[in-house]
Amino acid sequence: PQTIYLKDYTAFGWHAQSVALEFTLDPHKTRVRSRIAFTPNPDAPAQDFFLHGEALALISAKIDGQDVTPTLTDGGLTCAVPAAPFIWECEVEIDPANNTALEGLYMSNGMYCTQCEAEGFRKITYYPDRPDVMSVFTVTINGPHPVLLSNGNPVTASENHAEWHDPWPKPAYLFALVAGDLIAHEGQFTTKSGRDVALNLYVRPGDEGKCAFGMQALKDSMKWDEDVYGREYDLDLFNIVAVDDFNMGAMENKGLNIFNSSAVLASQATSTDLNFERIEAIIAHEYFHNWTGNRITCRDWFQLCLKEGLTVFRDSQFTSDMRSAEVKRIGDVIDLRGRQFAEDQGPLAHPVRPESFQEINNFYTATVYEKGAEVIRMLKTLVGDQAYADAVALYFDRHDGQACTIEDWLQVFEDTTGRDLSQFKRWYSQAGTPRLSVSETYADETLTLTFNQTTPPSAATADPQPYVIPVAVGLIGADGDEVLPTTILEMTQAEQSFTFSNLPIRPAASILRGFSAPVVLAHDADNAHLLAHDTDSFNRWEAGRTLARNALLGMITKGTRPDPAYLDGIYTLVNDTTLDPAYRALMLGLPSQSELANALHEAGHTPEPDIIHAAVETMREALAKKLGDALPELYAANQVSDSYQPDATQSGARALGNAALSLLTRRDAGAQAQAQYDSADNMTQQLAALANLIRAGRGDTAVKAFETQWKDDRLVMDKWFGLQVIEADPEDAFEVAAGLTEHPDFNWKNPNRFRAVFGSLALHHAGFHHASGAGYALLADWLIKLDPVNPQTTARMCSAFQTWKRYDTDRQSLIKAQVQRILATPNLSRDTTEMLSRIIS
Ligand code: HT7
Ligand code: ZN
Repeated sequence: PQTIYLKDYTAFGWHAQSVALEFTLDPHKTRVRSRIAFTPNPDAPAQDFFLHGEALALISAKIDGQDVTPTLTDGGLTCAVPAAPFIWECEVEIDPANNTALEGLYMSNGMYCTQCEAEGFRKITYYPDRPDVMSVFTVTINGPHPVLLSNGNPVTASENHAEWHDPWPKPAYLFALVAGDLIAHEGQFTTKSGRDVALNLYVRPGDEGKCAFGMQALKDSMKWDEDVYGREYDLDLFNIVAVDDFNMGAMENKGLNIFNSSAVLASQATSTDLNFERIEAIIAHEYFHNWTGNRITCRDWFQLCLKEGLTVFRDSQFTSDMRSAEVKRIGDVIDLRGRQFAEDQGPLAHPVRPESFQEINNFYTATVYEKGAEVIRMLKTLVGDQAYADAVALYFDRHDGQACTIEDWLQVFEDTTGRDLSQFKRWYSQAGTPRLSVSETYADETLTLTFNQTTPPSAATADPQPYVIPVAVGLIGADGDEVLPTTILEMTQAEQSFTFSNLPIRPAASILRGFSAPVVLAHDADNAHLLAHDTDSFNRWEAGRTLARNALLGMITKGTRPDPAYLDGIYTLVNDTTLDPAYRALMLGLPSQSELANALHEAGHTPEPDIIHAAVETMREALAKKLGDALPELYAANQVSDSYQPDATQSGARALGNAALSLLTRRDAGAQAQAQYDSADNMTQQLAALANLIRAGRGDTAVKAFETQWKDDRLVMDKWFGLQVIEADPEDAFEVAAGLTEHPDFNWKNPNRFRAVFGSLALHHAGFHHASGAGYALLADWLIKLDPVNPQTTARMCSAFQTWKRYDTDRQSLIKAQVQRILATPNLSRDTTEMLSRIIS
């Protein structure tokens, strides 16, 4: 396959002034007519006229009304064109019903829908399918469907016919079309300048009762973007459509967002509190793209973090404002460590702005999204809130309507602050997670902190250079008072010292407060003291996490007992009713088994998944024992009697109640879990109870009852499939997963269902890495089966193998053999080939 390089970027030789598309829908023979007004681009180098196109049957092509015969190539067509402005017209036929890859125009449960990011538009018609070609689209849809939607504002609509016009120039990846028998949940929003916007959430009949929350989240997002970023919505209409078959979470098409139904449909009975929170965040994320992504888009796909990092950062700010900022930050860091650090420390490591790719779909990664957001967070920390606001306002003013680069983004910060950001830019160009170590000396009432940064070399970055690292530091006195409030130290060198004087008594240093930079910190801190007293809520939680991690590593490598200092500290905190229940629930969490495996590997040990699993079980047992008599009270005090709301307060109480339940189950053999299962009036309670019953070995009846109750609800059944794998004993996990693939409702072509089983298997550390290799073989079998049907989802699932070098030589050989077996499959997709070749390299 061909490798594309950032350094080879050249502008397209023509501007597309306007685009008119006409669709005549048919499951197997949809006709697409296009009429595009091209004018030469005087700023582009001389080039052949090339339009992308894939899986298209060309019916006819004309230039200025005259038939032409283009030369068809692998990925498109070339054609001789006039040196002046001209009109390109063409007609193609496509087959949406057989489009199982879910890119381009496809069908899901009888409805037509599109997914064009990143390069799906070329499966709809011949077009310069690149983000820097922006044009104004008019779309006509003919088809026997009650609902016919496209981007922008409606022009006309009659039976079987609709016309849409989008006045805002956009790249083809933001094009969307939906047609089907859908029901609209309606809403309305008045913008800050007084314009009325009609809002619709379109769903399949039967899903009407799951729309209210998503609609409110949309209104909250629109208001927040006005209040915090001054961004107003710019069309008369904003439509969201829920689709069952979707490769990712959602897509920000201009004025017509398309959502995986799991990312928008919600109800008390069918969705957990975490589902509600995720839905609110995704709706916000897609809405915020209207400015950061749509009005200002990316020049090329290497700049993906320009829109994704910024939009993830914006949606995290939104969630912090809507819910609890401390809980959101801790959740984000858990997620970053679990997904992004694993990526950045393995063979798939790449810079936030990659420099080459074979298949761009493989670069919608935790590094581009989540590390990209962390980079913006650091920038804001370094320049301060006001300068950040000024720079972003300048970005919107200067670049509205343009396709931009990271250089454009950093330039507005340089212009606003006068700072030189050339060293900071390394966060965009270098791969790998920096290791930040700190040592302390104390003499003459002066504390000196000496920091050292190193980043391990990787295939993507052979010789990493020092970063600018904002290190947020505070000092805590012996009696728990704050001696120094949070102060930002700006580290720019490989080694650097900072001194703090006038400290008659040596304080405890609280370093990297709020997780001020995405680094691995090594600090021999007084974690028990910080757990009791740190005034920074993130670092207080982090102190507990570090104590837990160190205790578990000691148990695994030296056979030590669970650390009493950790257990005592957690006991005090969890019973401190002045603290937010959601925060206390997080305190009861342990590092994931995969995170422990990584920590062991980093420390020079070979992780053994069953020993890690056993240590975590022992620690949970010790926590249950320590909290012992307090558990019934902790459980009872966190039962919500008010009518159900998925807000931060109620979800926090349920999170703590359910954390108590999982420890209580170890003491009462599942009696309380059964009672909760029998009385639950919401999915958060029902699912947590079911998980505990399975763990207690008495889940059979409830598992059957749950299936009977929910067999007609696709999204709840995804939970049913996933939970059985997640909660399986490590010895049985792959058999449970294999058994579920025999279930009549295991519709493996549906990405949500496939991920429910195999995403859960990959997350089950001790089950997936079972010494027999059966987990690896099962996943490989199914990836081979899925690849010809849906390469994008197959390739994403390959990341389950990315950590293979951590393990013993037997497991390494087993994984390698499976990866090579997949790679040897004839006609393997470019997506999967690239992922596995990088993993195995
Ligand atoms: N910008 C979107 C990314 C995306 C996508 C979404 C759905 C299916 C396939 C996709 N490929 C890329 C989603 C987002 O980040 O908001
Ligand atoms: Zn996005």
